[in-house]
Amino acid sequence: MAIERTLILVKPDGVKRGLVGEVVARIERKGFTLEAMELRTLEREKAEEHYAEHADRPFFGELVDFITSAPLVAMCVSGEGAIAGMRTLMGATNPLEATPGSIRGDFATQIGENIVHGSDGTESAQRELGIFFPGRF
Ligand SMILES: Nc1nc2c(ncn2[C@@H]2O[C@H](COP(=O)(O)OP(=O)(O)OP(=O)(O)O)[C@@H](O)[C@H]2O)c(=O)[nH]1
Ligand SMILES: [Mg+2]
Repeated sequence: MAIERTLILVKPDGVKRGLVGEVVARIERKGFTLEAMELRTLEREKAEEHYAEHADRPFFGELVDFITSAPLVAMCVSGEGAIAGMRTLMGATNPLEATPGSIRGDFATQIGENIVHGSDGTESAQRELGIFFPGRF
């Protein structure tokens, strides 16, 4: 398994609920490396680019409204198998189906407010890191 980089977000719900430390602690405890971390409110344009694959879904407007509504924490996380590894730490998209012990399984009930985002493959990781940390990774 290769060393990978992935974009992780603590979404506005996670920041509001004071879960940044909890998420970072789990990433560090697992053995992944934090390469960059920034608290920011996302511009609408960047949010639409980030979620471009969902542009035709009925919940797209809601998704963009939510992700731009308040500050989020963006991170570049690296490590052996970090892309799939972080998806496992996060748990299933629907928190009611996420395994207890995962971030979503432990802290969320609603699909629209599921605390974290993690890139789902090498191409999306590259693309998304370019949106949040242009020219850096
Ligand atoms: N309101 C609403 N939000 C949804 C629904 N499906 C997905 N989402 C949101 O859209 C985000 C992106 O969806 P996906 O990319 O399919 O799910 P994911 O890869 O597990 O989640 P991300 O890591 O956030 O990309 C999810 O994390 C949810 O917050 C839905 O049916 N309704
Ligand atoms: Mg996704």
